[in-house]
Amino acid sequence: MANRREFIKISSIGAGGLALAANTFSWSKGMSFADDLLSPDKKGALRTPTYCELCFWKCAGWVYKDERGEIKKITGNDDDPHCNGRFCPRGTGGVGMYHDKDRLKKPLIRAEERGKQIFREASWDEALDYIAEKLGKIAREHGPECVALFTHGSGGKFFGDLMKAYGSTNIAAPSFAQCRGPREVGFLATFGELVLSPERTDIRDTKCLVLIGSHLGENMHNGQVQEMSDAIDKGATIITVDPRFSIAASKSKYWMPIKPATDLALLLTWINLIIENEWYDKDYVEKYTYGFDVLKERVKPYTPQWAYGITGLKPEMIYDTAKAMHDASPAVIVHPGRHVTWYGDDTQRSRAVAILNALLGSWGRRGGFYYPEKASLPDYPHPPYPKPKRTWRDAFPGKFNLANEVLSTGICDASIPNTARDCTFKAWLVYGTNLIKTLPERKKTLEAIQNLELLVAIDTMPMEITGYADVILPECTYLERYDMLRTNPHREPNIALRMPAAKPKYDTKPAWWMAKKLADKMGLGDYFAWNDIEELLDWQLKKIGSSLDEMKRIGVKKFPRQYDDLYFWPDQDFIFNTNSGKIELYSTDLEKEGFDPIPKYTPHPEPPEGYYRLIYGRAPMHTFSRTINNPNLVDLMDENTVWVNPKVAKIWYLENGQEVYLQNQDGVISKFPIKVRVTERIRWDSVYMVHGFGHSNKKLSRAYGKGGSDSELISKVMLDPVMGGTGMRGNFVTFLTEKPVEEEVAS
Ligand SMILES: Nc1nc2c(c(=O)[nH]1)N[C@H]1C(S)=C(S)[C@@H](COP(=O)(O)OP(=O)(O)OC[C@H]3O[C@@H](n4cnc5c(=O)[nH]c(N)nc54)[C@H](O)[C@@H]3O)O[C@H]1N2
Ligand SMILES: Nc1nc2c(c(=O)[nH]1)N[C@H]1C(S)=C(S)[C@@H](COP(=O)(O)OP(=O)(O)OC[C@H]3O[C@@H](n4cnc5c(=O)[nH]c(N)nc54)[C@H](O)[C@@H]3O)O[C@H]1N2
Ligand code: SF4
Ligand SMILES: [Mo]
Repeated sequence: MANRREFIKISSIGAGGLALAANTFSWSKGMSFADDLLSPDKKGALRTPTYCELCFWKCAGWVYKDERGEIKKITGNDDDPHCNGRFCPRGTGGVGMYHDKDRLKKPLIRAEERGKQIFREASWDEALDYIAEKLGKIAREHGPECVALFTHGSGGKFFGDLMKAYGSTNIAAPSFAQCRGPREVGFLATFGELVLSPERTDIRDTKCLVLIGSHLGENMHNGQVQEMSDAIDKGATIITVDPRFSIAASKSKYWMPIKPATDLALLLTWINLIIENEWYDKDYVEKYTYGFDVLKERVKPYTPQWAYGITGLKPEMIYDTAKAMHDASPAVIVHPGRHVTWYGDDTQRSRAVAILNALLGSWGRRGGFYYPEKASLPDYPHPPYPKPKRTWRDAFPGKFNLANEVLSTGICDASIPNTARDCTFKAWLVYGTNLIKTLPERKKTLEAIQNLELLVAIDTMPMEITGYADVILPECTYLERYDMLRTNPHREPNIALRMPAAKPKYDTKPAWWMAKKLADKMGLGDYFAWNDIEELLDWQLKKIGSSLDEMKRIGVKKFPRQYDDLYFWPDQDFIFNTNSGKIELYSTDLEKEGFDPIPKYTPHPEPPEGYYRLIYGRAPMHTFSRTINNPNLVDLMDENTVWVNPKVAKIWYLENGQEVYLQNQDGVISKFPIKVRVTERIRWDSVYMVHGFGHSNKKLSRAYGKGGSDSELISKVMLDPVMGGTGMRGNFVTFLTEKPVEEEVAS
């Protein structure tokens, strides 16, 4: 069994990794990055509130300016529960986004075929007239339901409202079908509740945190990482299940280097052990759950010895970790993860995670999962939205009924003409999501795009997706604009304001302005009846006892909870929002849809000879593909590497720092070379890289051609039949040490 000493031995092999580990956590204990560029009290310093847009944790902070009004630094707002006054490296580096000279500067209209980066500059009026006219034509000829919005980011809300007014509810975020969809569906089926963002995990007070392919510390969701750091200081047991020795693994009592794609075997075995040894919370299970006896029977075959053969994890370690969860119960969290679209059985794996938590009695308990609360803001009055005649679901009759959000990849599929479907999408509005690098199966994405009558990209940077747009609308950065108030749920309801710290640079505009202007041009002005966003925000704030003036001063406002129900009371009666009114260990929803009501283990395909499973993840200083060109963050990490186990390196004669191309099982070859990092920190059957690198848009002067792109190698998807999530970890790669011939390379 691995112990702490062994971890140190392993991490000393990858010294870079260890340095990173130390940094990550010392940061969260208060050593703030790039501190005191300018003291807040310095004479003449001005500060305005914002919330960060570098990732979707949305930490609230202060933007400081110097005497000349130049933005100098961003720090966390002490009253903000998302960040507790501390920003992560990316958030601090947000200023780089504002200063980046590669930014989009003017509206652009395509002058040549899609994919070629040839555009002409246009005025805002001309660009918006072009879009309004096209959308009008599509509504008349095909119906407004043939238009979809893809969105990931704050300003998407305004385009969402525009879509609803226009008559389409096809509003998709890749953060569902490519990210957290399966866990939301799995937890909803079990507890009748979503996990939400920030996650409702009570890590602050936990005694045992189990991370399954959730690499907190590299996955730098601020408040969550801080709470994990505090929990470690208070002696919590961390159990990390990851084929890679992640930063979280380096902080763990147990690192379980699982064979990828076998997590469900481990989870079912833990469930069996916890039931067999009577380590479950008996009163809780009896009072709150449904289907225990069937579960008990069904998991009997899943023994540690059986799991050893599948997962490669020693039976004693499986036993000891199950016992550790029991010892901490109910202050234990088997973390639901966030990016969970892996192997196509992801809803079932998330169900197993939910069931394990239920048995341990951690849902609704201190140190487990709390009940969050959200401040609710009234909607500005508007006419009722028209009822659409069709939705994306009509393209998939009888399928994905448990998906509680729109499927981005579903819309993409339904944009490719197919005689079996009567619904084909004709236009996409794409706000703040780089679909080319974000959606798997790039060939399909490109085919769908080539069939569209209109593609509008609303972005701040020239990216892969903007290259395919007919019209590009340049948004100003979050530092130059207002957005809606942040109202995410937390332990205490709270709101945060984002206001401009500077005037928009170049000829850029905020999303609210673009959507309102477009609405006017499309005859939908009544849906945006406010004159400007300050009026809208002030109206909303006054309805809940605040004002825009107050929020400009304080940035974050907390409200008391309506009820004292953060956790269940002892013996509290509770009706869960499920068919049985109980926590469903046996899911009646899944049963109704024809799926296994209790998760089952099924094996997944293995890599062919000479190929390795491609796995990917995050680096603390970057967010997806969006920060790679940021002048401040590029200094911290300017390219990714492919992690290769020394055994594999030996077979292929690979050396540290050597450049290779990767080729996948479908013959797709990476466009750019990537450097090899030989390290014990990855299993021999897999290779690993950080997602987001390998940009192919030449207008990104710092990011172009730097590192490799996992996205282009994910040409195969393992579809989740329950909710349509796209499992992306069933792709296998091999090494090419010579530069390949041009035609074979990924587009
Ligand atoms: N291969 C692979 N694919 C993945 C993942 C992976 O790990 N590997 N991860 C998946 C996950 S978990 C997620 S959540 C998704 C995320 O996928 P995306 O949301 O697409 O994330 P990014 O790639 O960062 O793309 C963000 C786009 O928003 C633009 N942008 C940034 N700020 C602003 C702004 O203020 N306004 C506007 N209008 N645009 C802005 C950026 O320039 C960029 O073009 O990707 C998923 N896809
Ligand atoms: N710095 C930074 N932080 C971020 C983001 C970012 O872009 N940058 N993005 C945010 C977003 S939207 C999301 S969704 C989250 C994503 O963060 P996570 O939910 O933590 O998900 P991934 O990044 O996909 O996690 C990758 C980990 O899974 C491991 N892994 C791969 N295959 C397997 C397997 O079969 N089994 C197990 N057990 N583990 C496996 C990898 O080795 C790696 O350590 O991060 C968030 N935080
Ligand atoms: S975690 Fe970092 S990047 Fe994400 S919102 Fe917070 S400060 Fe910004
Ligand atoms: Mo995500």
